[in-house]
Amino acid sequence: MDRLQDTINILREYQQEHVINLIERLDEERQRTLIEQIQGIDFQQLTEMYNNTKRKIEFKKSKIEPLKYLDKEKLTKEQKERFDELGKQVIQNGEYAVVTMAGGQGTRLGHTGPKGTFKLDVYGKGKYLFEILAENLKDANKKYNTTIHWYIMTSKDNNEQTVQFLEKHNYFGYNRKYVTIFIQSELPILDQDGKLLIGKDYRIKEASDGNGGTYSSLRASGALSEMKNNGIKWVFIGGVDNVLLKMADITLLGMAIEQNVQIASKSVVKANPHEKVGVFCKMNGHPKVIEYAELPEKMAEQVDENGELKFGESNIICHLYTIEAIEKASKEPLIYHSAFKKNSYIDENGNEVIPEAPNSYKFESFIFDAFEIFDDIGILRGKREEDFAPVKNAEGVDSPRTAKELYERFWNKQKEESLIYGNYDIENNINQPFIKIFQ
Ligand code: UD2
Repeated sequence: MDRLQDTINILREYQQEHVINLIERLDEERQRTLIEQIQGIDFQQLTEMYNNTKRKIEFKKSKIEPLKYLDKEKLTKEQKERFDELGKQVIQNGEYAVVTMAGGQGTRLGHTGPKGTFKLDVYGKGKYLFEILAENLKDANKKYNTTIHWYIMTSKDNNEQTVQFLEKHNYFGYNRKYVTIFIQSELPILDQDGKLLIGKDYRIKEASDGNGGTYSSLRASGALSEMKNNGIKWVFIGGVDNVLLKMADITLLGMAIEQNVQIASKSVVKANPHEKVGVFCKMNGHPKVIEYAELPEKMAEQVDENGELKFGESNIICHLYTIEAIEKASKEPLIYHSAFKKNSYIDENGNEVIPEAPNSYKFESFIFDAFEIFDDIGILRGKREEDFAPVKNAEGVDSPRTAKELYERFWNKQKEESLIYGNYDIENNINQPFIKIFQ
């Protein structure tokens, strides 16, 4: 009884009386589950996050300047070869691991199911996003004669479907021993008055805590200590929805080693001032990415003396870390951003309400907010047509259509650029390593 009373006291203290009414109506089993869940919520933190939703993100008092970068296209032959050699060594020595962040909801795409299970209709039979990522890593394994350990982060919401899907497709031929799936943590959703929402399962509604949750979830799941035990020195963290993602970019790796930075990221030139991408910058002397939803209009449109966007280096979720940087980031609390979204809930009469318009706050931390903990990060500017083809929206920009176009153009160009011996089967084996006649 005192656990029940203690829970009721907490709910009363944080003005969540509607949940008390619910608890008193539930059967023993459901009551216990709900009390368990409530005991695990940090209401102090939740109150702070709710209060922050009322505060506007201000950069006025901050000194913001562009962040230096190296343009891959402008590297000298010696530089490129030096970086590639350094990067190749790390991967061949088995000191490299890759994390795919696949816990997002992918609501904008309108695809039911985890985003990695979306099939892009490329080359006739099509390829799933997870399949494209698996092929990218298998290519690297072949090239560098190793097997890179692939960590996949899911959310509580999509974990089961993700595991079933990958098992069903036999991990697209990726060696199962080198795949670890781990689940990120969640945070409660709050309505506009700061009240918890109750879900159809009579539990408090929660959602994944943003891709910034990767660091703490790598630690909590034991993946971080496994990486350390396996002698991993560098960890690449990428998204699930960029069909041109290079998860083993030896040039990026070599640049980071030569620049002696703890973190390096890839950028592409921003397509236009309002493209939905974060932009790299230096804020009060520290590296930072300002997300598109928080970028002040003036700053988005600022141009430099050559008429280029002053903040035009876009984040494409290609982040490379030393294992020490991951360790450090996993111990630092990141700020929480809020997004006002539509979330269904059960009302006090037990009826499900499906809102027409956004009605509640989801709280997310962003993976790049950890950059501020470091004095510097390296940026390698890539090329959009080689490095960035996101699948975000059902139609228009960053849609399956634009991704298909970029994907096929990239791989057709690869094919033209090298002479192929043997019967090359573009339908089923696009990533078959090309036998380059001319380096
Ligand atoms: C992301 C970047 C944005 C830009 C854009 C380009 C962040 C915070 N923003 O914006 O700067 O690079 O992509 O496409 O990275 N994810 C999780 N768990 C979560 C939330 C997201 O794993 O709780 C994953 C998600 O599966 C995806 C990646 O993080 O792989 C990006 O998430 P998103 O699609 O919600 O981010 P977006 O497109 O708003």
